[in-house]
Amino acid sequence: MLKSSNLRIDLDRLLNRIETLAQIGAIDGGGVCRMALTDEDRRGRDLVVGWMKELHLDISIDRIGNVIGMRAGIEPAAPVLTGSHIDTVATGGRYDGSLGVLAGLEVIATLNQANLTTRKSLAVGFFTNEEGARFAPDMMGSAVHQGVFEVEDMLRIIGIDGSTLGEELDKTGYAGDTQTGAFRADCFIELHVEQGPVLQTGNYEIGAVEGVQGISWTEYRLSGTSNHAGTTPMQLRQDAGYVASAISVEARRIAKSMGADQVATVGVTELSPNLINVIARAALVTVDLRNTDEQKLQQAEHSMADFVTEICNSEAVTFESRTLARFEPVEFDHSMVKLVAETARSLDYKVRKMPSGAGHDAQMFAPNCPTAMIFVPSRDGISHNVAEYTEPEHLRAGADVLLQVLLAKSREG
Ligand code: HGY
Ligand code: MN
Ligand code: MN
Repeated sequence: MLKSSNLRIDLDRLLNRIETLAQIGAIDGGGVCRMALTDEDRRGRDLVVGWMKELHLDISIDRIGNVIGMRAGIEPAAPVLTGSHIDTVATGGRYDGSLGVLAGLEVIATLNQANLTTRKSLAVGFFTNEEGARFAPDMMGSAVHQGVFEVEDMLRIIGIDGSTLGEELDKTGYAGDTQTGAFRADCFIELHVEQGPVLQTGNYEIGAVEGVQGISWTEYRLSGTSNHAGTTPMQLRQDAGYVASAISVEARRIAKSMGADQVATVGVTELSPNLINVIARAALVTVDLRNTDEQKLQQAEHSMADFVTEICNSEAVTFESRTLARFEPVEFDHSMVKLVAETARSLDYKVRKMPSGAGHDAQMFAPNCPTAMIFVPSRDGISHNVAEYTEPEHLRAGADVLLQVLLAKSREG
């Protein structure tokens, strides 16, 4: 029998699954739209659960729709867990999230083929609503899975389309009965595309991810007064549209003035009535602030909040703000990060340690069990874009590193 250290994944089988899943919610340009708990998400779930059954995994579905496929080990200890998400943003790529789930299934298929039983159980999961683009906050399913949020609170969340999360979950048929918040993994390891330019720029094949930066999402609802674009003197305007634009400019100024890891994004600006010759009565603006340093992230948040108060006062516009997501920076387990780096080197891959700019399900596991992530390069650093792409050889690299890390962790102890 092949020594487990010489086991390798079957790249064609992995590519085939990535391609097949990408057909569900496929959009022009090779991308995918499978927003959380839509019918596309349901169809993607059905496909992946079907593959889990083919691989003889024991499947459990919890009350917020997280799905875990378990492969029994010799010992009934807590499982070594891998996985990610299969929901996407509306203009998503085919690798964001899906790679981590499908590479996990590829590891299982490889072990089944080798007839290899691990000491500890192995499990592969996909978590509900990682993106948070339809229902904020993001990483919702894994946060509920690990007890960060109460499932009842999340089931009541209203989406950007006015739908209620619990109702949409029911419609998918994935409102399971497994209780949430109690699952403890032996460890958690997630493979994910980098979604940034660092690995490609340095010609690295693998990223050993040391942690995830802090995330702050705020929604501002601005109220002014509609009036005629031609007849209303500038000093008499209560222009919600102007304030919305000013917030966007200020977000950029804050990030530039702070420099280093600070980033700021105004991804949503909706004006009402949104007509060429009407001063905007109302505006909806979202601000996404991130930093690897918690104090600096708070500094950015305070600057933004102070600015909004000041400009609304000076423009006689009122506002309501709501925090949609707030996660502090997370550090991964040093020994796990070291294992990822050493495993990559043992397979002759060029690896570097690095932080994650994007949020991930792994960050919800980090407080509860040894956790780390494996990154593979994103071509030109593109993601949350239909042009998202990762070379097959890099997919192979990531999946083989995942295989060997899971083997190492499941025979330990
Ligand atoms: O927003 C994020 O970082 C992740 O894609 N949910
Ligand atoms: Mn992702
Ligand atoms: Mn994403």
